[in-house]
Amino acid sequence: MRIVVLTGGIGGARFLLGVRAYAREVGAEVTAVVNVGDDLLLHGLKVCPDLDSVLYTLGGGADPERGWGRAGETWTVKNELAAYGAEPSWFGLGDKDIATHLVRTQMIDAGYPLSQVTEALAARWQPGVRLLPATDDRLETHAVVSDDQGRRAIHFQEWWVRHRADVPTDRFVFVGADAAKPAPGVVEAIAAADVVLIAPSNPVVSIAPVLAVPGLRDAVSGGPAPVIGVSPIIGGAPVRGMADRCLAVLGVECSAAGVGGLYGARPAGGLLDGWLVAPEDEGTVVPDVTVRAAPLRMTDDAATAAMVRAALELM
Ligand code: FO1
Repeated sequence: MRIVVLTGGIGGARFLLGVRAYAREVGAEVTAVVNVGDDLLLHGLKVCPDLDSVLYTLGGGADPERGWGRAGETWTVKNELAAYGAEPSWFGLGDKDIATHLVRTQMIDAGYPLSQVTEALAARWQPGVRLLPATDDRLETHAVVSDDQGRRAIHFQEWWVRHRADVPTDRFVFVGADAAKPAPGVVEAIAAADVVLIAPSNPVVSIAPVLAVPGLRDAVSGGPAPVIGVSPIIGGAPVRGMADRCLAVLGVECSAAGVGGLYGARPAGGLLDGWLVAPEDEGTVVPDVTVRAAPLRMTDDAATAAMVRAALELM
């Protein structure tokens, strides 16, 4: 069995722990297609938060409390940068994490595409799933905000980390998406998949940038494999993160029905064949989509693997 997972963010990385556990049980192959819209260039370093969250989480090196970055991290470089007054001061890179960005940046400067760099980094972390960036090309999520400096676009990380998503926001723009191509292997993996899972990631800033890569959305919505999504919203609130604020920008209700409706049904030009919601949201209706309820709290690998099993029962 071949499983493709569209994913981003910390929730997406944790979901992959369950997908990997399930895949090990049944002998399935997993390909994760990962958001790159959060990526940024910082102090000359290429930082890929979502790819790194998957590498560190599946490789056993993630900080369990923060969710992002490395366990047992130290902050000497961050503190030294602060002593110089170097900006941005609102985004911190840990010392161990910096090693990843140094290796990645060096390889990119030497001409390797992000997909090959990711493969090289994965040789250390052995995530047990094939990890593909949605694209090797530049694609950055920006938020169009209005504040005391007027109406302007800011990088997703500035919106998310500096402003905690709490600034009047008109919309999100996926800069570079129009010219981006799916990374090598992405469309092929989707075409060969037995099922495509949409992780319980933020639909607006984690999954939408993946689908914004031309050809990628069509490969999913027009492909042979059933597409099953897992709701990131339980009982009207995001499991983690600030999906509520992101959905508000789009005018979409923060509910399992709201996000299911945003993805839409495949027969109606949307994405979903099946939609897994939490027991709290039993009775959710998404027109033309099969909806089922199962526990969606990712408390450990076994609970998360059970979620995956429930999702696959919608096939
Ligand atoms: N999140 C924060 O809230 N503050 C930070 O200083 C911060 C630094 C950071 C560095 C590397 C990295 O991979 C992630 C980092 N994050 C930080 C998390 C990140 O902003 C977001 O959680 C993800 O981009 C959302 O998926």
